[in-house]
Amino acid sequence: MSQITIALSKGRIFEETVPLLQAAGIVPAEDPESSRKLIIGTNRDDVRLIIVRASDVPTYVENGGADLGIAGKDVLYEHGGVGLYQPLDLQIARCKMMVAVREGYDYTAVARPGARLKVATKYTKIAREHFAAKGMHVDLIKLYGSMELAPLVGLADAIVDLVSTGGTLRANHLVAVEEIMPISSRLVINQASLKLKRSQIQPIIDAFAGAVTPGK
Ligand code: PRT
Ligand code: MG
Repeated sequence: MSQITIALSKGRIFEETVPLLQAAGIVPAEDPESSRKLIIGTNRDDVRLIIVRASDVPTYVENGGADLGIAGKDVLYEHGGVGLYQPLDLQIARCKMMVAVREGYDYTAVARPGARLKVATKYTKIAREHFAAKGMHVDLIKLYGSMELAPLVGLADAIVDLVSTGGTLRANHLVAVEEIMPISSRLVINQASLKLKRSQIQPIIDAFAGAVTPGK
């Protein structure tokens, strides 16, 4: 039997993937939150996990560093998803991609065709397409984290970021003014792996599919 490698990120994706793995008869040998290992064995000799940054999952799977992976739609959209087979929405790590501004900022007054807006975000592709569809001109400021700070210090008029509880926006006196898209995580598979290791990969896909909680 060949080795199957699954790429996962720590934190919410790993936590919400454990029950799906369990449904496929896969139990991680260690908890990546406490272990510093980047390769984690499982109860199955033919299955191992690799722990990578969330935004690196598509790259590992696309290039064969992993056969399977789990990545947010935000990450897949920005990456382009080229060369990845995406059979399943796992309905985990759900949140929304939103436009947010400072409390009291009159977004409806500026959100019209021809208007110009300074937008800070990590998700430049999603933001560019969203505002282009509205006929707005945007000056995009690429950030790698803590987008919430940008409107508070005058770096941007608005941010495009993920929102789940809304707690981070509230704590920083920001309000969400527009939903761009709902986000959840998908199973992604290397296309060559699927062909070569189908007898091992298909049962994992089927077990995951059976364990998905729809629209949770
Ligand atoms: O953290 P790191 O820089 O390594 O990478 P990452 O942020 O891409 O990874 P991680 O593990 O934090 O997120 C992995 C995936 O989880 C993302 O790609 C999303 O698809 C999904 N997800 C679901 C979220 C959230 N919910 C979420 N709330 N990713 C990030 N957040 C952040 C958001 O950016 C904001 O800063 O949480 C903050 C808002 O949360 P609330 O609850 O205060 O609204
Ligand atoms: Mg994060």
